[in-house]
Amino acid sequence: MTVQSFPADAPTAQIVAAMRADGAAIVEDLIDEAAADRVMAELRPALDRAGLAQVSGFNGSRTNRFNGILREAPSAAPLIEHDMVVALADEFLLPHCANYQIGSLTAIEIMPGESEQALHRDDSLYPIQLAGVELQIGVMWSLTDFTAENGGTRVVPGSHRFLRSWHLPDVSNWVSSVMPKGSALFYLGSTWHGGGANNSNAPRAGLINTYSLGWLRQESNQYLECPPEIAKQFSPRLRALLGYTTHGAAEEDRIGVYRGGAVEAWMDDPPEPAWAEDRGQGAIPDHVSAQGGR
Ligand SMILES: O=C(O)CCC(=O)C(=O)O
Repeated sequence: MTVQSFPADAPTAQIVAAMRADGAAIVEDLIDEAAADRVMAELRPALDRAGLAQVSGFNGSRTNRFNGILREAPSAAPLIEHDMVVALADEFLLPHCANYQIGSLTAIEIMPGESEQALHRDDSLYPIQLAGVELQIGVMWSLTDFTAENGGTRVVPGSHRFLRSWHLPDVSNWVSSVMPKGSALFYLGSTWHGGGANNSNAPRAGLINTYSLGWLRQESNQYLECPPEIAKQFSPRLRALLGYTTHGAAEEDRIGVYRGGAVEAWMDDPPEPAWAEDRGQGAIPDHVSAQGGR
């Protein structure tokens, strides 16, 4: 078994079907190598400076990690708000929220000699499991080639169907994500996965981004990782994904409301209504306004 791979021009429906069947799918060469190299070059100083600050049993002892992605690497913006990412997040998350958000943005560089990361599911952050509801999806962009030898992300195909419990399910049937630089591994929040051991003599680098239902707390605080003075340079869509928008259409159903003053003071072009209208969330739905609210 492998993680199914698709070319960048494959219909979204095929990728969705593979993700529903296996919990994960790879889209190869979604960005060109030069774009991946640019992101990596921008992240390099931060990885060298702060990469080992997050060393732990789970994160590894020879793995550089960094989270302030958009502060250091504005070239990562097109990856984070990529149309394919949005299309797949729409498919899996939009049925369960008014809009979704970035959960975390993490550069991960597994250095030679690192051992396997424990297999895990990302949605265990949240103490709920609702049948048929995915709480989040993840996207691992390969910023170097990913191979079985260098620690390409390990995935347990079909594990999104394992019931969540205190007992570790059988996750021995993992496979390595093998993909060229510039590809993306898409996986569900319920899919068991983890970094691989790097038995090669070169680093394996990736950018792993998660997207969660808009009514959940974000895993990483994006307002601190990407404060307004930095966020304002990005598109309305990306700012909304970072959390600079509200969740919900009707006034009384909104959360994430900002009542501290004009957003325009630091953003010329606030995310609403641009993104909201884009998502069909621009207007109060008829059934809500007809009832005068909730
Ligand atoms: O580096 C990888 O391939 C996966 C990392 C991961 O899943 C995590 O740190 O949560």
